[in-house]
Amino acid sequence: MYSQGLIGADTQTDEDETFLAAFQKRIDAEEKIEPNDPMPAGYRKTLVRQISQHAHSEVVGMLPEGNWITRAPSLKRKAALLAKVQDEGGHGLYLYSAAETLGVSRDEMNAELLAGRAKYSSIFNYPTLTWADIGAIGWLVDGAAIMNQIALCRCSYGPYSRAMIRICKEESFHQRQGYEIMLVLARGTEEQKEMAQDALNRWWWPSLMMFGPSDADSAHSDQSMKWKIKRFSNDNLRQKFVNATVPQGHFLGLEFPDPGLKWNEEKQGYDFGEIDWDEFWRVVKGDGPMNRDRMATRRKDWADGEWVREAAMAYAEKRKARTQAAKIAAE
Ligand code: FAQ
Repeated sequence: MYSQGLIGADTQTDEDETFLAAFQKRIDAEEKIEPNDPMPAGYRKTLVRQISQHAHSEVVGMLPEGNWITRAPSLKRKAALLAKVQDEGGHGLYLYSAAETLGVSRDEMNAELLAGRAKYSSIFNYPTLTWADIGAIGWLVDGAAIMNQIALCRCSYGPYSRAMIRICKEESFHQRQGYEIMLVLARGTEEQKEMAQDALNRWWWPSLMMFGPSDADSAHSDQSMKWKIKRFSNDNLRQKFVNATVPQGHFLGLEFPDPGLKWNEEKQGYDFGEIDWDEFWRVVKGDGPMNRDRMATRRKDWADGEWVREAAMAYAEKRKARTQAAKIAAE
């Protein structure tokens, strides 16, 4: 995917058994791996893949919510939504910076996204049809993101784990803001309660899909867990999310769109129905309800922003020349 030149010229090969064993020993001892440390090519590649996909998800994730900024029902809601969307853009920037420490440029990552070769989370390919969807995204999508990201705060790669600590703090505000929107709607008029229920009906299953394929079908989980990039498997995190979220939904007085959902005393968790994996893979492969729209928007935004990038570069060059001239004059 990314040019080999950029992905770690100093990376050790994965065939060097002594090196791999020494590296694994550092991981097992819970040492953080830092950008200049030697690392297996596969470790670097996995991180670039995951962190860049994560960054793209944050940036594309601004679109479904951005759709409601001008239509938020009050000034308070508008201000909160604006701040939230801005936070997501910031998360994208921390994550692109973390990926850059692995030797891949942000321009290169962006080019992969715009060419349709890089992935981003399936969840952002669903439309936001009503205001209640903004509540459901905060409650469910940010809730799922936090469940996954709390574990990533302990990722073995230093820059990614540190970025995640800051991101998680902001995501927990987002989750509460979403749940509060749902609470107000669920306690409102009959029509508002119906809106909240409809949003839960449409966002529940896609939120469960965010955790990725089941463990049996997850290509990367075993190695990523061995390297402590991931701390828990996809199914494990999905189960934790269901256990935490179902009582919150019941408190709202809403029903989950899953007849198979029931408390299992023995496992001390909820059983739930089968995820529609065909739908999941269709969306991941580009055929979800909003994939084409999202990519078209990103491409247009990138083209529209060209003059800003050119102006910033011209200003930076001018400043550099001025500083150099002042330095020469002072000598
Ligand atoms: N969507 O072997 P695994 C957010 C792909 S941030 C699309 O299990 P892995 C904030 C996967 O890439 C949400 N593709 O892969 C927000 C791989 O394909 P590849 C994003 C998916 O990496 C809130 C293939 O399937 N969070 O929401 C998905 O071990 C509100 C095989 O899968 C992160 O990215 C999916 N759902 O585990 C913003 C967290 N799932 O690369 C705005 C970091 C899997 O071989 C508003 N990422 N695939 O071509 C991770 O933790 C992991 O990458 C997983 C997948 C768990 C997503």
